[in-house]
Amino acid sequence: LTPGLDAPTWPEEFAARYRAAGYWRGETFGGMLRERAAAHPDRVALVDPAPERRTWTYRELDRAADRLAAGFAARGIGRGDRVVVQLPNRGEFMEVVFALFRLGALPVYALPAHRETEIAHFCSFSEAVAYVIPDVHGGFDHRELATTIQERTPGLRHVFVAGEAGAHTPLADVPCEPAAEPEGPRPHELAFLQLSGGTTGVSKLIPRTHDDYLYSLRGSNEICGVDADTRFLVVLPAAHNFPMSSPGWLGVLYAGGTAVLCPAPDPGTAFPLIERERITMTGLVPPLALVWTDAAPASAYDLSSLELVLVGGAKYSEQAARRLEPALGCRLMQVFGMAEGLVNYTRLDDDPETVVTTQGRPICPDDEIRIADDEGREVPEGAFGHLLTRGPYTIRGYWRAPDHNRTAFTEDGFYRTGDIVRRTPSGHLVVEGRAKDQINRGGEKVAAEEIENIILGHPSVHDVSLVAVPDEFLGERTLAYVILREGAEPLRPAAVKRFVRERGVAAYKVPDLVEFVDTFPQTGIGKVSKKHQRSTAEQR
Ligand code: J2J
Repeated sequence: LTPGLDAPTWPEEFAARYRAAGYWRGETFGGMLRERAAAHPDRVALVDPAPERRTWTYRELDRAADRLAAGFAARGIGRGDRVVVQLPNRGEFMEVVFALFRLGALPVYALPAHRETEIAHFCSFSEAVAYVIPDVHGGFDHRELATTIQERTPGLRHVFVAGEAGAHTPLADVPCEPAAEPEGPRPHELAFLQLSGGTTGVSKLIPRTHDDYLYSLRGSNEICGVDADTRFLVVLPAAHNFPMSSPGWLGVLYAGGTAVLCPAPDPGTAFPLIERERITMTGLVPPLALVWTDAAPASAYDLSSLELVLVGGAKYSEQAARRLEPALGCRLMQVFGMAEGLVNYTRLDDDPETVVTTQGRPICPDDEIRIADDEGREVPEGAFGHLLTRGPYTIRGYWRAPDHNRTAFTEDGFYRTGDIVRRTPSGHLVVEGRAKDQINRGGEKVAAEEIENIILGHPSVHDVSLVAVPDEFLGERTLAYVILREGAEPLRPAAVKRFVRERGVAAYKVPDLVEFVDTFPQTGIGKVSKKHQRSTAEQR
């Protein structure tokens, strides 16, 4: 562990190589915004269209970050402190994270869907000093949740609310005139903690540095053709790695373009915004891409400004991919990425077949790709295997997770992605499946173990196994196979779902289906055979 980073980092020889190659340029997020604001102060950086259209020029965003940083500092928040940020796609999100970047405090990115179980874990595990929330979002009162979290987490000193604060501190009261420039972070230090999709009982935190993440933005911008004229619609939750960095709103701000925050992802909300804001680029998960593809031909809105739509986060079927370009009248790019690092894109000059049949190739020539069999031996070129990777923007370990890191990374620093892929002769990757115990619900990741642990807490439950079942729309849905305790009262599926919901987890993690069984199929050595369970579910 490197002191101050609380995670393994790149060995010096790699760091030196990445600097020499020009990947790591010694920039920071705070510095980047300052430079952009100096270079083109009056260009619009951000548009928050709802409920009343608000805009931030680069100068205004820079100034807002300075004033908010000063206010946070006055409340004792400083370099290295963790702050859990759970904000929807609103301008305050960017103000807050740039203020924290400037101080060298670390945002911990929670999703708006997260509830008590997840937030309590993020706050206590990261030893957060503050938690930033909206007042009410999607009908859910985050202030009440924050009160509960504060009771459970004594170290959490502040709750800041964007909107009506109730018992907490209004975010609007925080900004003040900065007395002096904060010392700020160094480029090789952490910028934030991103969330992992997870395969274990609790989410792991992903330590990303300024240097490495800024490289992934620059590389993504180049591949996607992002420049100062790009108008990017942030449709997915802004805290997720995909809409943040592939190329995402951070990439667009890096390039001096405009990020427009979409309050909801449905065509009814997004299409009028595309017309009004002359959107040129966006990123979608496959189920949303399907909905947009179906809705576009009959839509009365002018979508002709759209040049490029990125689709990723889960496998995009070839059939669906073929339909996107004609329906939306723009280019398609597939993206296969992960918050831990590695991002693959199809390229603008790839032939159309490659774009619809592969998930792209890595950003960087120094992204090392290993495709290995179960024993760790490299498979013959073109064969399926486990994807392992190492490179200038892929982490070398999770934050404060030494035990997990021993299995999630190889001795020589490759990250075991848990994805099963093959490589085409052109170097593009095709995602064939997954070895990790995770369900990909249309891009939203569910760690089976996390939900199994919750269901095991039910007094009537003897054992449980959560598996994926194929779903036409989401790609996969969750099915919980449950064995009841002997003599226990029979349960209804709805009671199991309610039990999970009442534990306070994101709604997308509540099992879609519950089935009661007497036994689980076993593997040769007596473990539950999820493979067998998946195929039984599929056949039915
Ligand atoms: C199949 N599986 C995919 C794809 C991700 C860009 C895009 C996506 C993410 C993301 C991201 C897939 N086809 N096109 O961070 O910057 C599955 C894989 C992968 C996991 C990572 C980005 N694109 N996946 O989805 O951290 O299983 O990041 O390992 O949420 O999603 O999930 P996550």
